[in-house]
Amino acid sequence: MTGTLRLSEEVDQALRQRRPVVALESTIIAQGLPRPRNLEVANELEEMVREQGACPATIAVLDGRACVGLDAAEVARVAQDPSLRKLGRRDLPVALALGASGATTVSATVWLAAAAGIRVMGTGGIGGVHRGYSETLDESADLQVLSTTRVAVVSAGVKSILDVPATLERLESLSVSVVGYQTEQFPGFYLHSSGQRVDWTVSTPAEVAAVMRRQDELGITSALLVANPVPEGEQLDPETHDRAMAGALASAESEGVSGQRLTPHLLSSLVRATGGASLEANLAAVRGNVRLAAEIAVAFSAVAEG
Ligand code: PSU
Ligand code: MN
Repeated sequence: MTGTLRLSEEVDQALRQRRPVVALESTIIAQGLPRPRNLEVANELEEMVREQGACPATIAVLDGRACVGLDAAEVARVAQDPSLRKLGRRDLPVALALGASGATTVSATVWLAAAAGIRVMGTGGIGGVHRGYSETLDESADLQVLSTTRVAVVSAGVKSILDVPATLERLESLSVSVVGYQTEQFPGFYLHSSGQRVDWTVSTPAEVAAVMRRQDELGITSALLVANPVPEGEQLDPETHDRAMAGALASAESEGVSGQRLTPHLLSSLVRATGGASLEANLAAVRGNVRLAAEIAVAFSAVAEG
């Protein structure tokens, strides 16, 4: 497997020296955020990981190679090349065989991260069960892959474009451990709380690292979802949120958008409908998650040594 992965020099060295590494997905850069802001954000997130004393590994498929850790030119390509595809885990073998290029969703990113020996990933929000599931059967592959991949994923819950209670039910069915980070509520991505409760609350990166350690001891190979809310002061105004969400869902339905295109479509109509406010809340959530992911990676490498 390692022959199929292309590790950047920086990531390769960090893993060999057992230093903390944080995986970052590229779909949020290529398809989740507007240009040119997306490139600034991609660089900022990598920098933030370094400031916490960990090594960033942005993951993408470029010219048929599964890249774990990108150089500056590759990060720029992911942010700027509009022909990049969106790749879930099922797309990986095909993209590699055909020499294609694409950004990786959470499902593909955690899979490649785990294959490289990386235990922690930071993202905005994972995918989940879409509203109207009973007619469309649209459930993100992220959930199933999290049930079989041992990576701690820091996420601000799931996007409120989804059916949040149904997503929580699926996470339970799939045996994915879920902990709220300093909260008893499951976060609502743009909102501090989705209104749903979580069963467990952790309060420090060291506690998260201890949970990961116990996963190892028990031989549990599913993910740990660390649900980290956007700070209340940086959340989207809840009324604006509800109004814009209704509009975005209605426009996706009237334009007949479905499948892989649905998530990016909803995200960009929200940005328009809120005059950019949803983007700021989205970025605040991502920054907080990536910082926490780095802190967890540092704490985990400390217990792994000890
Ligand atoms: N969260 C965001 N922006 C995104 C996504 C999540 O704030 O762009 C992406 C992630 O890559 C996630 C994917 O894995 O959307 C889920 O897509 P789908 O529902 O098609 O599985
Ligand atoms: Mn889908």
